[in-house]
Amino acid sequence: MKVVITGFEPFLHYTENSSWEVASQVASCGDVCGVEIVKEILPVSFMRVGAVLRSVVERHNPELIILLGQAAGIDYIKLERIAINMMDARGADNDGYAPDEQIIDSSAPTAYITPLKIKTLCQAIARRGIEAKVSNSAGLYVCNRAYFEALRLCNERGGTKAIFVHLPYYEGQHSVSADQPTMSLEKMKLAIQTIIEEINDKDRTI
Ligand code: PCA
Repeated sequence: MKVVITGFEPFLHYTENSSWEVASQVASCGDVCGVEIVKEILPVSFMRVGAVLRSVVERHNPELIILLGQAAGIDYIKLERIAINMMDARGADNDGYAPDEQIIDSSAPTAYITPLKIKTLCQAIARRGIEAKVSNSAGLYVCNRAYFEALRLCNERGGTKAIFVHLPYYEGQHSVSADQPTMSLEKMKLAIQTIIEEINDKDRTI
């Protein structure tokens, strides 16, 4: 199996993004149980992220895309089930764009749902002693847009599945205030490796 793992560049006031740190760590561990893993960075741009993702997928032709994003205020791994056909932003993206309840594509479905078994993946992560929760909304910011484009690509192509995982800040992350919840990079890496193992194992029923 070939896996593409994506993380985002920093955005808003952050100078790091936990999603890119974790993507880099997972990819640098080499393969997990014979699975080839490549990392790619995505722009925090509503308008550019779809084209970047498309070229990544065309270049690597993966069977699985794991998209990672940083989420504020959580101390657990958040597995996203759904991407919604809408964009909305309180803070502008890295291009200075802040959509206001805007439909992504009026000819596309209202939402896409990952075919992967999110609850099973959550349980597998919990068995490793790491807290994980199912989420039915990835928000309406760039992470949701990226997931929407990934699931749309999967539908077009067949043979590729995608999952989006929101991650906490990591312990010691500089641009994050001390009172914010965090998780160790080691735990987050293990959670993502668990997802890969589980999908590779149970494959193609998950
Ligand atoms: N988190 C943002 C976008 C980039 C990131 O890491 C989000 O949750 O939409």
